[in-house]
Amino acid sequence: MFTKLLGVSVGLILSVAGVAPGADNMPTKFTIRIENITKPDAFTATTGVKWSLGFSPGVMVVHTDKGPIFSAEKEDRGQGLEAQSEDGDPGMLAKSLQGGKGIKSVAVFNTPVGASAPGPITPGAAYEVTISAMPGDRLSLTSMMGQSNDWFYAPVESGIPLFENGKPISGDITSQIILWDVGTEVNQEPGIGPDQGPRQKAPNTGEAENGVVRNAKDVKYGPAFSKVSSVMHVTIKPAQAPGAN
Ligand SMILES: [Ca+2]
Ligand SMILES: [Ca+2]
Repeated sequence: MFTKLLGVSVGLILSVAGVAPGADNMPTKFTIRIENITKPDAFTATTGVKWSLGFSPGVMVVHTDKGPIFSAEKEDRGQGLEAQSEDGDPGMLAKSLQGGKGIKSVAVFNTPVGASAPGPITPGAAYEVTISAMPGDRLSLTSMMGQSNDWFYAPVESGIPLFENGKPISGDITSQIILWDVGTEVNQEPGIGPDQGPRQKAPNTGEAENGVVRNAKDVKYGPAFSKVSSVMHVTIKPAQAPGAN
């Protein structure tokens, strides 16, 4: 019996032609941490009102497709990114991505580390999400800039490659996160706009923009907020070895 099993495993090793058994066939687990590094009342509006910045629940997507969520300079696809960006609600987006072409997994993150209920990450708080991926896979994530009309944080539309030369990436990936305007609601001054997340009378309230997805550095009020590394810290950590923990 034992000999027979050995025979089977030898056969498997030969069939992958010199590749170490296990190492390249097992998914790697990664933990991604999104931290709000702002301070309470860090911002002052032109009216003198002080305000704090929060980031909303979002989705974490592992994919092979080069643009599963949006295309820069194109109209929003109407698959839930609007509700994510205007109301901080990732539910519809997650649902529409699930099972799509080139999508390997979709995870909603909505509960801050140490919290017992879903909510935004306020100054000092963080989300942590664990995903599994194989070489060739990419990572996309979305979260609303909570004091905007329709701004979301995400990497470029093709996502972040999770492996480089077959090795899992590790460390600070904040520089790959961009603040985008989804182009569905006209911008008001961040922190005080009456139709923005914390102040609007109901979800999906505000003047329609009929625009395209643009880097926020190119839109009204955007340049002052497009330096993501001054408000957010995003890190990724692979498990020590494939299959470990
Ligand atoms: Ca807008
Ligand atoms: Ca609104």
